[in-house]
Amino acid sequence: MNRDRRRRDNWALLHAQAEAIERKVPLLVVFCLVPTFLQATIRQYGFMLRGLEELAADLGHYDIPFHVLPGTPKEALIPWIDEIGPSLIVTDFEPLRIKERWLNDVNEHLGIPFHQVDAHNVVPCWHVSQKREYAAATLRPKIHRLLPEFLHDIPDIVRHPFTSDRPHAQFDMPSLRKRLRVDETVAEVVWIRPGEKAAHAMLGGFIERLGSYALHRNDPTKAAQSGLSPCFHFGQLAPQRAALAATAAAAADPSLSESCASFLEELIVRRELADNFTFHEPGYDTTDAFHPWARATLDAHRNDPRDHIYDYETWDNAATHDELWNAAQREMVTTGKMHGYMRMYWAKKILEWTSSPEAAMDIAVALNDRYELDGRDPNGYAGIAWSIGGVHDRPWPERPVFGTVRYMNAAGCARKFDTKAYIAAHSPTTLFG
Ligand code: FAD
Ligand code: FO1
Repeated sequence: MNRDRRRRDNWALLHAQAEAIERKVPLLVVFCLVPTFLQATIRQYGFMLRGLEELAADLGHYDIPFHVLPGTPKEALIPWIDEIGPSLIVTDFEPLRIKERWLNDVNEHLGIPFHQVDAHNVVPCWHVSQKREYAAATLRPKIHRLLPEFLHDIPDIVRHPFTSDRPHAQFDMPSLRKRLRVDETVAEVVWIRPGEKAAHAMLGGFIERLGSYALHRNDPTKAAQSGLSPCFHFGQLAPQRAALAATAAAAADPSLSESCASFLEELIVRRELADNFTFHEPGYDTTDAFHPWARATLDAHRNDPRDHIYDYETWDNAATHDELWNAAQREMVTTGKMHGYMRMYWAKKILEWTSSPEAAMDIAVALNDRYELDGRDPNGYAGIAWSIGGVHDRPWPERPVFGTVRYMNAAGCARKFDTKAYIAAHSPTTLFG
Protein backbone atom coordinates (compact mmCIF):
# COMPACT_ATOMS: atom_id res chain seq x y z
CA MET A 1 0.00 0.00 0.00
CA ASN A 2 1.35 3.31 -1.03
CA ARG A 3 -1.16 6.15 -1.44
CA ASP A 4 -4.42 4.27 -0.89
CA ARG A 5 -4.48 2.88 2.61
CA ARG A 6 -7.87 1.40 3.21
CA ARG A 7 -9.63 -1.93 3.26
CA ARG A 8 -12.81 -0.85 1.45
CA ASP A 9 -13.12 0.35 -2.15
CA ASN A 10 -9.48 -0.28 -2.93
CA TRP A 11 -8.93 -1.55 -6.48
CA ALA A 12 -5.25 -2.31 -5.80
CA LEU A 13 -6.10 -4.49 -2.80
CA LEU A 14 -8.92 -6.18 -4.72
CA HIS A 15 -6.56 -6.98 -7.58
CA ALA A 16 -3.91 -8.30 -5.18
CA GLN A 17 -6.45 -10.53 -3.46
CA ALA A 18 -7.83 -11.87 -6.75
CA GLU A 19 -4.27 -12.77 -7.86
CA ALA A 20 -3.46 -14.37 -4.49
CA ILE A 21 -6.61 -16.49 -4.55
CA GLU A 22 -5.89 -17.63 -8.08
CA ARG A 23 -2.38 -18.62 -7.01
CA LYS A 24 -3.72 -20.16 -3.73
CA VAL A 25 -1.25 -18.17 -1.64
CA PRO A 26 -1.44 -15.84 1.38
CA LEU A 27 -1.85 -12.11 0.87
CA LEU A 28 0.29 -9.70 2.89
CA VAL A 29 0.03 -5.93 2.95
CA VAL A 30 3.00 -3.69 3.67
CA PHE A 31 3.46 0.05 4.01
CA CYS A 32 6.85 1.79 3.94
CA LEU A 33 7.02 4.42 6.68
CA VAL A 34 9.78 6.97 6.17
CA PRO A 35 10.99 9.08 9.12
CA THR A 36 10.60 12.33 7.11
CA PHE A 37 8.48 13.04 4.05
CA LEU A 38 8.61 16.37 2.22
CA GLN A 39 8.70 18.39 5.46
CA ALA A 40 5.54 16.77 6.87
CA THR A 41 5.02 17.49 10.57
CA ILE A 42 3.45 15.49 13.38
CA ARG A 43 0.07 16.98 12.33
CA GLN A 44 0.05 14.93 9.11
CA TYR A 45 2.03 11.93 10.39
CA GLY A 46 -0.22 11.59 13.45
CA PHE A 47 -3.33 11.51 11.25
CA MET A 48 -1.74 8.99 8.90
CA LEU A 49 -0.49 6.66 11.65
CA ARG A 50 -3.80 6.56 13.49
CA GLY A 51 -5.47 5.63 10.21
CA LEU A 52 -2.91 2.86 9.68
CA GLU A 53 -3.49 1.53 13.19
CA GLU A 54 -7.20 1.06 12.44
CA LEU A 55 -6.37 -0.49 9.07
CA ALA A 56 -3.97 -3.03 10.61
CA ALA A 57 -6.71 -4.29 12.94
CA ASP A 58 -9.33 -4.27 10.19
CA LEU A 59 -7.20 -6.27 7.74
CA GLY A 60 -6.44 -8.73 10.55
CA HIS A 61 -10.16 -9.62 10.60
CA TYR A 62 -9.80 -10.62 6.95
CA ASP A 63 -6.73 -12.78 7.65
CA ILE A 64 -4.53 -10.32 5.81
CA PRO A 65 -1.42 -9.44 7.84
CA PHE A 66 -0.35 -5.80 7.70
CA HIS A 67 3.29 -4.80 8.20
CA VAL A 68 4.77 -1.35 8.55
CA LEU A 69 8.31 -1.44 7.19
CA PRO A 70 10.51 1.39 8.43
CA GLY A 71 12.34 3.12 5.57
CA THR A 72 12.00 3.74 1.86
CA PRO A 73 11.03 0.82 -0.39
CA LYS A 74 14.68 0.47 -1.44
CA GLU A 75 15.84 0.26 2.19
CA ALA A 76 12.97 -1.74 3.64
CA LEU A 77 10.88 -3.43 0.97
CA ILE A 78 13.65 -5.03 -1.08
CA PRO A 79 15.17 -6.95 1.89
CA TRP A 80 11.66 -7.91 2.97
CA ILE A 81 10.88 -9.26 -0.50
CA ASP A 82 14.15 -11.24 -0.45
CA GLU A 83 13.15 -12.76 2.89
CA ILE A 84 9.48 -13.54 2.09
CA GLY A 85 9.82 -14.59 -1.57
CA PRO A 86 6.44 -13.41 -2.88
CA SER A 87 5.30 -14.43 -6.35
CA LEU A 88 3.77 -11.03 -7.16
CA ILE A 89 3.90 -7.46 -5.88
CA VAL A 90 0.93 -5.12 -6.39
CA THR A 91 1.07 -1.42 -5.64
CA ASP A 92 -1.18 1.57 -6.18
CA PHE A 93 -0.63 4.68 -8.31
CA GLU A 94 0.96 7.92 -7.16
CA PRO A 95 2.10 10.78 -9.41
CA LEU A 96 4.56 12.57 -7.10
CA ARG A 97 8.24 12.61 -8.23
CA ILE A 98 9.54 11.04 -5.04
CA LYS A 99 7.13 8.12 -5.29
CA GLU A 100 8.01 7.52 -8.93
CA ARG A 101 11.65 7.25 -7.82
CA TRP A 102 10.71 4.79 -5.10
CA LEU A 103 8.79 2.73 -7.62
CA ASN A 104 11.69 2.64 -10.08
CA ASP A 105 14.09 1.62 -7.29
CA VAL A 106 11.92 -1.38 -6.50
CA ASN A 107 11.30 -2.25 -10.12
CA GLU A 108 15.03 -2.39 -10.86
CA HIS A 109 15.56 -5.03 -8.17
CA LEU A 110 12.55 -7.24 -8.74
CA GLY A 111 12.73 -10.52 -10.57
CA ILE A 112 8.98 -11.09 -10.19
CA PRO A 113 5.91 -9.46 -11.72
CA PHE A 114 5.05 -6.01 -10.38
CA HIS A 115 1.53 -4.65 -11.01
CA GLN A 116 0.39 -1.07 -10.48
CA VAL A 117 -3.31 -0.22 -10.06
CA ASP A 118 -4.72 3.29 -9.93
CA ALA A 119 -6.89 3.03 -6.81
CA HIS A 120 -7.26 6.80 -6.44
CA ASN A 121 -8.86 8.05 -9.63
CA VAL A 122 -12.26 7.02 -10.90
CA VAL A 123 -10.81 6.80 -14.42
CA PRO A 124 -7.19 5.56 -14.21
CA CYS A 125 -4.80 8.45 -14.79
CA TRP A 126 -2.84 6.82 -17.62
CA HIS A 127 -6.04 5.60 -19.30
CA VAL A 128 -7.94 8.88 -19.53
CA SER A 129 -5.12 10.78 -21.20
CA GLN A 130 -1.52 10.08 -22.20
CA LYS A 131 -0.45 13.75 -22.16
CA ARG A 132 -0.54 16.81 -19.96
CA GLU A 133 -4.02 18.31 -20.41
CA TYR A 134 -4.29 22.03 -21.02
CA ALA A 135 -7.29 22.71 -18.79
CA ALA A 136 -10.42 21.21 -17.26
CA ALA A 137 -12.15 21.92 -20.58
CA THR A 138 -9.84 19.48 -22.40
CA LEU A 139 -9.93 16.72 -19.76
CA ARG A 140 -13.65 16.94 -18.88
CA PRO A 141 -15.06 15.40 -22.10
CA LYS A 142 -12.51 12.56 -21.91
CA ILE A 143 -13.50 11.77 -18.32
CA HIS A 144 -17.23 12.08 -18.95
CA ARG A 145 -16.99 9.73 -21.92
CA LEU A 146 -15.39 7.08 -19.70
CA LEU A 147 -17.50 7.49 -16.55
CA PRO A 148 -20.21 4.99 -17.60
CA GLU A 149 -17.43 2.38 -17.84
CA PHE A 150 -15.68 3.26 -14.57
CA LEU A 151 -18.16 4.85 -12.15
CA HIS A 152 -19.79 1.69 -10.88
CA ASP A 153 -20.01 -0.02 -7.51
CA ILE A 154 -16.93 -1.62 -5.97
CA PRO A 155 -16.95 -5.11 -4.43
CA ASP A 156 -15.55 -5.80 -0.95
CA ILE A 157 -12.58 -8.02 -0.29
CA VAL A 158 -13.26 -11.42 1.31
CA ARG A 159 -11.71 -13.12 4.31
CA HIS A 160 -8.52 -14.40 2.76
CA PRO A 161 -8.70 -18.19 2.36
CA PHE A 162 -4.94 -18.84 2.38
CA THR A 163 -3.19 -17.83 5.57
CA SER A 164 0.47 -17.30 6.24
CA ASP A 165 2.45 -19.20 8.93
CA ARG A 166 4.20 -15.98 9.84
CA PRO A 167 2.97 -14.32 13.03
CA HIS A 168 0.86 -11.20 12.49
CA ALA A 169 2.96 -8.09 13.11
CA GLN A 170 1.85 -5.91 16.01
CA PHE A 171 1.09 -2.30 15.18
CA ASP A 172 3.36 -0.70 17.76
CA MET A 173 2.33 2.97 17.70
CA PRO A 174 4.83 4.24 20.32
CA SER A 175 7.82 2.69 18.57
CA LEU A 176 6.66 3.87 15.12
CA ARG A 177 6.21 7.41 16.43
CA LYS A 178 9.62 7.27 18.04
CA ARG A 179 11.23 6.60 14.64
CA LEU A 180 9.85 9.81 13.14
CA ARG A 181 12.14 12.79 12.59
CA VAL A 182 9.48 15.45 12.25
CA ASP A 183 8.61 18.89 13.57
CA GLU A 184 6.33 18.38 16.58
CA THR A 185 5.45 22.06 16.95
CA VAL A 186 2.65 21.96 14.36
CA ALA A 187 -0.07 20.47 16.55
CA GLU A 188 -2.35 17.63 15.53
CA VAL A 189 -5.97 18.69 15.05
CA VAL A 190 -9.07 17.23 16.64
CA TRP A 191 -11.96 18.49 14.46
CA ILE A 192 -11.46 15.55 12.10
CA ARG A 193 -11.01 11.94 13.15
CA PRO A 194 -8.58 9.81 11.12
CA GLY A 195 -9.30 6.39 9.68
CA GLU A 196 -11.60 4.67 7.28
CA LYS A 197 -14.63 4.42 9.61
CA ALA A 198 -14.55 8.11 10.48
CA ALA A 199 -14.12 9.01 6.80
CA HIS A 200 -17.26 7.06 5.88
CA ALA A 201 -19.16 8.75 8.70
CA MET A 202 -17.95 12.14 7.46
CA LEU A 203 -19.07 11.30 3.93
CA GLY A 204 -22.52 10.37 5.30
CA GLY A 205 -22.76 13.71 7.12
CA PHE A 206 -21.79 15.58 3.97
CA ILE A 207 -24.37 13.77 1.82
CA GLU A 208 -27.06 14.96 4.29
CA ARG A 209 -26.07 18.56 3.56
CA LEU A 210 -25.18 18.03 -0.13
CA GLY A 211 -28.05 20.33 -1.13
CA SER A 212 -26.13 23.46 -0.11
CA TYR A 213 -22.95 22.58 -2.05
CA ALA A 214 -23.73 24.26 -5.39
CA LEU A 215 -24.79 27.54 -3.83
CA HIS A 216 -22.47 27.84 -0.85
CA ARG A 217 -19.29 25.89 -1.57
CA ASN A 218 -17.41 29.12 -2.31
CA ASP A 219 -18.49 30.81 0.92
CA PRO A 220 -15.84 30.35 3.63
CA THR A 221 -18.27 31.39 6.35
CA LYS A 222 -20.49 28.37 5.61
CA ALA A 223 -19.64 24.70 6.07
CA ALA A 224 -20.80 23.65 2.61
CA GLN A 225 -17.64 21.87 1.46
CA SER A 226 -17.31 18.18 2.27
CA GLY A 227 -14.15 18.49 4.40
CA LEU A 228 -13.02 15.17 2.91
CA SER A 229 -9.69 16.16 1.33
CA PRO A 230 -7.56 14.81 4.24
CA CYS A 231 -9.37 11.46 3.93
CA PHE A 232 -8.62 11.34 0.20
CA HIS A 233 -5.06 12.54 0.64
CA PHE A 234 -4.25 9.77 3.12
CA GLY A 235 -6.15 7.20 1.07
CA GLN A 236 -8.67 6.50 3.84
CA LEU A 237 -11.68 7.09 1.57
CA ALA A 238 -12.06 6.33 -2.14
CA PRO A 239 -13.14 9.31 -4.23
CA GLN A 240 -15.18 6.79 -6.21
CA ARG A 241 -17.17 5.94 -3.05
CA ALA A 242 -17.90 9.64 -2.50
CA ALA A 243 -18.97 9.99 -6.14
CA LEU A 244 -21.28 6.97 -5.85
CA ALA A 245 -22.81 8.31 -2.63
CA ALA A 246 -23.53 11.73 -4.17
CA THR A 247 -24.92 10.15 -7.34
CA ALA A 248 -27.22 7.87 -5.34
CA ALA A 249 -28.47 10.79 -3.24
CA ALA A 250 -29.27 12.82 -6.36
CA ALA A 251 -31.02 9.84 -7.97
CA ALA A 252 -33.25 9.58 -4.90
CA ASP A 253 -33.86 13.33 -4.66
CA PRO A 254 -33.65 15.23 -7.97
CA SER A 255 -33.45 18.57 -6.11
CA LEU A 256 -29.85 17.54 -5.29
CA SER A 257 -28.81 17.15 -8.93
CA GLU A 258 -27.20 20.60 -9.30
CA SER A 259 -25.16 20.17 -6.13
CA CYS A 260 -24.25 16.62 -7.12
CA ALA A 261 -22.98 17.81 -10.52
CA SER A 262 -20.99 20.58 -8.90
CA PHE A 263 -19.45 18.17 -6.35
CA LEU A 264 -18.55 15.63 -9.06
CA GLU A 265 -16.89 18.39 -11.09
CA GLU A 266 -14.52 19.11 -8.15
CA LEU A 267 -14.17 15.54 -6.94
CA ILE A 268 -13.57 13.91 -10.31
CA VAL A 269 -12.68 16.44 -13.03
CA ARG A 270 -10.61 18.92 -11.00
CA ARG A 271 -8.98 16.31 -8.79
CA GLU A 272 -8.11 14.01 -11.68
CA LEU A 273 -6.83 17.01 -13.65
CA ALA A 274 -4.41 17.62 -10.76
CA ASP A 275 -3.16 14.02 -10.97
CA ASN A 276 -2.77 14.41 -14.75
CA PHE A 277 -0.75 17.59 -14.15
CA THR A 278 1.66 16.14 -11.59
CA PHE A 279 2.04 12.89 -13.52
CA HIS A 280 3.00 14.60 -16.80
CA GLU A 281 4.79 17.70 -15.46
CA PRO A 282 7.90 16.88 -13.38
CA GLY A 283 8.32 20.54 -12.36
CA TYR A 284 4.81 20.69 -10.88
CA ASP A 285 5.89 22.66 -7.79
CA THR A 286 7.98 25.28 -9.64
CA THR A 287 7.51 27.98 -12.27
CA ASP A 288 8.79 25.44 -14.86
CA ALA A 289 5.23 24.11 -14.87
CA PHE A 290 3.76 27.37 -16.13
CA HIS A 291 2.65 27.68 -19.74
CA PRO A 292 4.80 29.89 -22.00
CA TRP A 293 2.13 32.68 -22.01
CA ALA A 294 2.18 32.82 -18.20
CA ARG A 295 5.97 32.71 -17.93
CA ALA A 296 6.25 35.51 -20.50
CA THR A 297 3.70 37.79 -18.82
CA LEU A 298 5.12 37.24 -15.32
CA ASP A 299 8.59 37.94 -16.69
CA ALA A 300 7.41 41.15 -18.34
CA HIS A 301 6.12 42.31 -14.94
CA ARG A 302 9.02 40.95 -12.90
CA ASN A 303 10.34 44.41 -12.03
CA ASP A 304 6.98 46.05 -11.33
CA PRO A 305 6.98 47.84 -7.99
CA ARG A 306 5.17 45.87 -5.27
CA ASP A 307 3.14 47.66 -2.54
CA HIS A 308 4.65 45.24 -0.02
CA ILE A 309 7.34 42.57 -0.09
CA TYR A 310 7.11 40.06 2.73
CA ASP A 311 9.55 37.34 3.72
CA TYR A 312 8.66 33.79 4.76
CA GLU A 313 8.48 34.64 8.49
CA THR A 314 5.97 37.45 7.95
CA TRP A 315 3.71 35.22 5.89
CA ASP A 316 4.17 32.35 8.35
CA ASN A 317 3.24 34.57 11.31
CA ALA A 318 0.13 35.95 9.56
CA ALA A 319 1.66 39.40 10.07
CA THR A 320 0.84 41.11 6.76
CA HIS A 321 -1.16 44.36 6.48
CA ASP A 322 -4.09 42.38 5.00
CA GLU A 323 -6.48 41.09 7.66
CA LEU A 324 -8.28 38.84 5.19
CA TRP A 325 -5.02 37.14 4.21
CA ASN A 326 -3.92 36.86 7.84
CA ALA A 327 -7.27 35.24 8.73
CA ALA A 328 -6.82 32.64 5.98
CA GLN A 329 -3.30 31.87 7.15
CA ARG A 330 -4.53 31.51 10.75
CA GLU A 331 -7.34 29.22 9.62
CA MET A 332 -4.73 26.96 8.00
CA VAL A 333 -2.26 27.09 10.89
CA THR A 334 -4.84 26.34 13.58
CA THR A 335 -7.21 23.92 11.81
CA GLY A 336 -4.99 22.34 9.14
CA LYS A 337 -7.61 23.11 6.49
CA MET A 338 -8.09 26.47 4.86
CA HIS A 339 -11.37 26.92 3.03
CA GLY A 340 -11.03 26.20 -0.71
CA TYR A 341 -12.05 29.66 -1.87
CA MET A 342 -9.56 31.35 0.45
CA ARG A 343 -6.74 29.12 -0.84
CA MET A 344 -6.94 30.91 -4.20
CA TYR A 345 -6.88 34.37 -2.65
CA TRP A 346 -4.12 33.30 -0.24
CA ALA A 347 -1.76 32.08 -3.00
CA LYS A 348 -2.46 35.00 -5.34
CA LYS A 349 -1.56 37.51 -2.64
CA ILE A 350 1.71 35.68 -2.04
CA LEU A 351 2.51 36.34 -5.71
CA GLU A 352 1.51 39.99 -5.38
CA TRP A 353 3.60 40.74 -2.28
CA THR A 354 6.72 38.62 -2.86
CA SER A 355 9.88 39.55 -4.76
CA SER A 356 9.40 37.10 -7.68
CA PRO A 357 7.10 34.34 -8.98
CA GLU A 358 9.81 31.80 -8.09
CA ALA A 359 9.90 33.00 -4.47
CA ALA A 360 6.08 33.02 -4.39
CA MET A 361 5.95 29.36 -5.51
CA ASP A 362 8.51 28.33 -2.89
CA ILE A 363 6.72 30.15 -0.07
CA ALA A 364 3.23 28.95 -1.01
CA VAL A 365 4.33 25.32 -1.39
CA ALA A 366 6.29 25.40 1.88
CA LEU A 367 3.44 26.90 3.93
CA ASN A 368 0.76 24.74 2.29
CA ASP A 369 2.71 21.54 2.87
CA ARG A 370 3.68 22.48 6.43
CA TYR A 371 0.22 23.25 7.76
CA GLU A 372 -2.49 21.74 5.56
CA LEU A 373 -3.60 18.28 6.60
CA ASP A 374 -4.13 17.57 2.90
CA GLY A 375 -0.78 19.15 1.86
CA ARG A 376 1.87 17.62 -0.42
CA ASP A 377 -0.90 16.38 -2.68
CA PRO A 378 -1.27 16.77 -6.48
CA ASN A 379 -4.31 18.99 -5.76
CA GLY A 380 -2.12 21.37 -3.78
CA TYR A 381 0.59 21.61 -6.46
CA ALA A 382 -2.04 22.17 -9.15
CA GLY A 383 -3.94 24.72 -7.04
CA ILE A 384 -0.80 26.73 -6.31
CA ALA A 385 0.34 26.60 -9.95
CA TRP A 386 -3.18 27.72 -11.01
CA SER A 387 -3.13 30.67 -8.59
CA ILE A 388 0.42 31.88 -9.26
CA GLY A 389 1.07 30.68 -12.80
CA GLY A 390 -2.31 30.44 -14.54
CA VAL A 391 -1.97 26.66 -14.99
CA HIS A 392 -5.30 25.25 -16.30
CA ASP A 393 -6.51 28.87 -16.59
CA ARG A 394 -6.44 31.41 -19.44
CA PRO A 395 -5.07 34.95 -19.78
CA TRP A 396 -7.12 37.75 -18.17
CA PRO A 397 -6.90 41.56 -18.51
CA GLU A 398 -3.38 42.80 -17.79
CA ARG A 399 -2.42 44.17 -14.35
CA PRO A 400 0.77 45.07 -12.50
CA VAL A 401 2.82 42.16 -11.12
CA PHE A 402 0.26 39.54 -12.33
CA GLY A 403 0.46 40.46 -15.99
CA THR A 404 -2.38 38.47 -17.55
CA VAL A 405 -2.54 35.87 -14.76
CA ARG A 406 -5.99 36.10 -13.11
CA TYR A 407 -6.11 38.62 -10.26
CA MET A 408 -8.15 38.49 -7.05
CA ASN A 409 -8.67 41.14 -4.41
CA ALA A 410 -10.40 41.62 -1.08
CA ALA A 411 -13.15 43.77 -2.60
CA GLY A 412 -14.07 40.90 -4.92
CA CYS A 413 -14.19 38.54 -1.93
CA ALA A 414 -16.44 41.00 -0.05
CA ARG A 415 -18.90 40.91 -2.95
CA LYS A 416 -19.11 37.13 -2.62
CA PHE A 417 -19.21 36.55 1.15
CA ASP A 418 -19.10 38.26 4.53
CA THR A 419 -15.35 38.86 4.81
CA LYS A 420 -15.75 40.58 8.19
CA ALA A 421 -17.39 37.47 9.63
CA TYR A 422 -14.58 35.31 8.20
CA ILE A 423 -11.90 37.59 9.66
CA ALA A 424 -13.68 37.60 13.03
CA ALA A 425 -13.93 33.79 13.04
CA HIS A 426 -10.18 33.53 12.53
CA SER A 427 -8.99 36.50 14.55
CA PRO A 428 -6.31 35.89 17.18
CA THR A 429 -8.80 36.72 19.96
CA THR A 430 -11.44 34.27 18.68
CA LEU A 431 -8.79 31.60 18.26
CA PHE A 432 -6.62 32.12 21.31
CA GLY A 433 -8.95 33.88 23.79
P1 FAD B 1 -14.85 19.87 -1.54
O1 FAD B 1 -15.28 21.17 -2.11
O2 FAD B 1 -15.79 19.15 -0.70
O3 FAD B 1 -14.42 18.99 -2.81
C1 FAD B 1 -14.40 17.57 -2.78
C2 FAD B 1 -13.07 17.10 -3.30
O4 FAD B 1 -12.89 17.56 -4.63
C3 FAD B 1 -11.86 17.60 -2.53
O5 FAD B 1 -11.61 16.86 -1.37
C4 FAD B 1 -10.77 17.47 -3.57
O6 FAD B 1 -10.31 16.14 -3.66
C5 FAD B 1 -11.50 17.82 -4.86
N1 FAD B 1 -11.32 19.24 -5.15
C6 FAD B 1 -12.04 20.28 -4.71
N2 FAD B 1 -11.56 21.45 -5.21
C7 FAD B 1 -10.50 21.10 -5.96
C8 FAD B 1 -9.56 21.85 -6.75
N3 FAD B 1 -9.63 23.16 -6.88
N4 FAD B 1 -8.57 21.19 -7.37
C9 FAD B 1 -8.47 19.84 -7.30
N5 FAD B 1 -9.34 19.07 -6.58
C10 FAD B 1 -10.33 19.71 -5.93
N6 FAD B 1 -6.35 20.33 -2.24
C11 FAD B 1 -5.76 19.34 -1.55
O7 FAD B 1 -6.31 18.23 -1.48
N7 FAD B 1 -4.54 19.54 -0.95
C12 FAD B 1 -3.90 20.74 -0.99
O8 FAD B 1 -2.80 20.89 -0.44
C13 FAD B 1 -4.52 21.81 -1.69
N8 FAD B 1 -3.93 23.03 -1.76
C14 FAD B 1 -4.49 24.01 -2.51
C15 FAD B 1 -3.81 25.22 -2.64
C16 FAD B 1 -4.33 26.22 -3.43
C17 FAD B 1 -3.58 27.52 -3.57
C18 FAD B 1 -5.57 26.02 -4.11
C19 FAD B 1 -6.15 27.11 -4.97
C20 FAD B 1 -6.25 24.82 -3.98
C21 FAD B 1 -5.73 23.80 -3.19
N9 FAD B 1 -6.38 22.56 -3.05
C22 FAD B 1 -5.78 21.56 -2.33
C23 FAD B 1 -7.63 22.29 -3.77
C24 FAD B 1 -8.93 22.56 -2.99
O9 FAD B 1 -8.92 23.85 -2.45
C25 FAD B 1 -9.14 21.53 -1.87
O10 FAD B 1 -9.07 20.23 -2.42
C26 FAD B 1 -10.48 21.66 -1.18
O11 FAD B 1 -10.65 22.95 -0.67
C27 FAD B 1 -10.55 20.61 -0.09
O12 FAD B 1 -11.67 20.75 0.71
P2 FAD B 1 -12.90 19.76 0.64
O13 FAD B 1 -12.45 18.34 0.62
O14 FAD B 1 -13.84 20.16 1.70
O15 FAD B 1 -13.45 20.12 -0.82
N1 FO1 C 1 3.91 7.97 1.91
C1 FO1 C 1 4.61 6.85 2.16
O1 FO1 C 1 4.63 5.95 1.32
N2 FO1 C 1 5.30 6.72 3.33
C2 FO1 C 1 5.29 7.66 4.30
O2 FO1 C 1 5.91 7.45 5.34
C3 FO1 C 1 4.54 8.86 4.05
C4 FO1 C 1 4.45 9.88 4.99
C5 FO1 C 1 3.64 11.00 4.75
C6 FO1 C 1 3.47 12.00 5.69
C7 FO1 C 1 2.66 13.09 5.44
C8 FO1 C 1 1.99 13.19 4.22
O3 FO1 C 1 1.21 14.26 3.96
C9 FO1 C 1 2.15 12.22 3.26
C10 FO1 C 1 2.96 11.11 3.50
N3 FO1 C 1 3.10 10.09 2.54
C11 FO1 C 1 3.84 8.98 2.81
C12 FO1 C 1 2.55 10.23 1.18
C13 FO1 C 1 1.08 10.50 1.01
O4 FO1 C 1 0.30 9.71 1.81
C14 FO1 C 1 0.61 10.62 -0.40
O5 FO1 C 1 0.77 9.39 -1.01
C15 FO1 C 1 1.28 11.74 -1.16
O6 FO1 C 1 1.47 12.86 -0.38
C16 FO1 C 1 0.49 12.15 -2.40
O7 FO1 C 1 -0.83 12.36 -2.24
